[in-house]
Amino acid sequence: MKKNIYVTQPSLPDLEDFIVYLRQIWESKMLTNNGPFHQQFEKELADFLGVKHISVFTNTTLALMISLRALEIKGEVITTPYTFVATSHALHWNNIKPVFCDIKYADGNIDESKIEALITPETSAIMPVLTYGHPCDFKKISEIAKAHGLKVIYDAAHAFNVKEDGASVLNFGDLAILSFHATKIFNTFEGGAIICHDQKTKERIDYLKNFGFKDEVTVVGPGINAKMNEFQAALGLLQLKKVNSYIEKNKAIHDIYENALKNIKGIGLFAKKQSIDYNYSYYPILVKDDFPLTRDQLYDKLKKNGIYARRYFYPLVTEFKPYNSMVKAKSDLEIAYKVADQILCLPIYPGLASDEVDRIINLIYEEK
Ligand code: T4K
Repeated sequence: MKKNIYVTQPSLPDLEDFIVYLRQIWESKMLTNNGPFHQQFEKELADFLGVKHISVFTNTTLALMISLRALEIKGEVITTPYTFVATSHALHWNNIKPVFCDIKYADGNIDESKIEALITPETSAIMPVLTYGHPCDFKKISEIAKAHGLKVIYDAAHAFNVKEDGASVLNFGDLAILSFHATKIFNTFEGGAIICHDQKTKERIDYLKNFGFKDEVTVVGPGINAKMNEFQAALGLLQLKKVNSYIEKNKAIHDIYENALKNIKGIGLFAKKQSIDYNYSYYPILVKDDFPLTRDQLYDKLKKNGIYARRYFYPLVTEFKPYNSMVKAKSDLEIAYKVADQILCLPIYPGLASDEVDRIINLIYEEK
């Protein structure tokens, strides 16, 4: 019997290597609260990514929530409905109204040409998503933000180590937020990080993730507990040594898919740019009207064959109860609805064997 294949599978270092770190934790009894691995991980991670200041978190959703607090964002924030629901939830938990902007068919990212029309006196920030790690139009978004006095926070959950012209895309905006969830190319079991540009902002973020404590007797704000623990940080240190090989393996799988699927009528692929170093953590395809099966029929067919592809991101966030009353007209989000109806993310992870990739491709080929 053929084994089931899921959209992803976490990559892990050798257990023996992790045990070395566990022994140190057992000996030191430092389990959390800015311990030695946490400190070392922040330093090594910043160097690895080519960013100045980074604060690591127990997960990304809390990092997103704190990023909004750190910049004192209020009122309305322009974002996209084509994302994991955590992006909007982070706004909701801060009593901020998400204002949903349409996306571009070319890359699934916010359509920067539609942002300005959504700005009101209540708007305080823009929160674009780097969907599947695709870079946004940073220049245009920054120009709009400057012209209207808005902050920019990038939900870069998918963009670990993505570079444009050799430089990290995580340096754009006021803040950028990464995810190290188990399903991401770089995982610390769960985890996340905020990238910022100066030490003062990092300090504020660090206080907020530790109940607001500046020192033993001073609380500077209504912080929460969002600290990364020593086990996560230790795993992160080991993963830093491996992640380039994970990305290489995913790129090899990406290339097999790309070559096989690029000329199939009715299958759309997001365009890749030469200037970008991608991390290849997702393999999204668009199942268009002229493919013999609908997206859901293909999804079901793969599932019946033990292939658990996923419809990231369907349904759109605006279809969920907390947000569905916030959409004036679905036609304003025409492209987002279209992409959500066509999207299918095929399995991609370093442990996926090439014959398994062929098995997936053959199931699609049978229909062409
Ligand atoms: N912003 C964006 C744009 C995001 O995409 C996300 C998260 C966030 C913010 C928030 O980040 P975190 O707070 O989570 O760090 C998954 C992930 O849970 C979520 O992190 C991710 N985006 C989202 C796109 O996907 P699910 O509900 O689809 O995951 P799940 O449990 O169905 O896992 C998918 C497959 O992966 C499973 O079928 C099997 C495999 N798997 C999963 C886990 C957790 C494993 O083999 N081992 C595992 O431990 O949400």
